[in-house]
Amino acid sequence: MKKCIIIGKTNVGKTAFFINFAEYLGIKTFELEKKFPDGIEEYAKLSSRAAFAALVDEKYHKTKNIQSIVVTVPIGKGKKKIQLIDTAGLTDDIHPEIDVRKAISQTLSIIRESELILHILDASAAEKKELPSAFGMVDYQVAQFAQLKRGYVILANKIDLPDSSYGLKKIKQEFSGNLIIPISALNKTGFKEVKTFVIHNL
Ligand SMILES: Nc1nc2c(ncn2[C@@H]2O[C@H](COP(=O)(O)OP(=O)(O)O)[C@@H](O)[C@H]2O)c(=O)[nH]1
Ligand SMILES: [Mg+2]
Repeated sequence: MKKCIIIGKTNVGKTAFFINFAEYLGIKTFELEKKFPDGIEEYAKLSSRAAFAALVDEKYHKTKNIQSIVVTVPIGKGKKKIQLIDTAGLTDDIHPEIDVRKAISQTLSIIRESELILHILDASAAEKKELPSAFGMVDYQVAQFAQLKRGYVILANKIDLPDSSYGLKKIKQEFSGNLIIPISALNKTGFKEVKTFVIHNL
């Protein structure tokens, strides 16, 4: 089964996108597989609303593990299953907490195995250099590395927020040459375009 990984800095909206995009693709009950950096695996079955409440947070580094769900997308006259993977947020600096560092290295190893890479940036935070959610060095590094893959796209998230139009312009300047889709993970804006991208790159 092909892997579609969601990556980006902490708090950009990876988990919100993961849940709402899976729901958009028709998932009603989340059969979530969690893999922790120490190798432990956990399974959970919950509604999308419960998943959102439990997993999305304004706190930084809420997600310290890989969590995935199997979704089905239409291909021609048939269907194909893919594994949608939510990951721990990346940081520009070496993070002081060992749990966060382990989770980041787990994320980086899965990037290599993934056919599709959805790289999320927070368009509303592009100006806020002091916040972990503003794009930074690690985003340029990821783009350099991941753009070698056919299935690489940048999702400029939080376009529902007032500051995002400037941020989107900045992202287009800084990451020119890459495909950039503006989205709102919260309002499910731009999801049709993301779905089309996924289908074309399977
Ligand atoms: N306004 C707005 N807020 C969002 C959007 N996506 C995520 N958020 C908020 O950003 C915060 C971090 O989201 P989360 O998905 O946990 O980020 P992650 O650390 O990248 O997984 C939460 O408070 C979300 O409600 C969006 O499209 N618009
Ligand atoms: Mg998260």
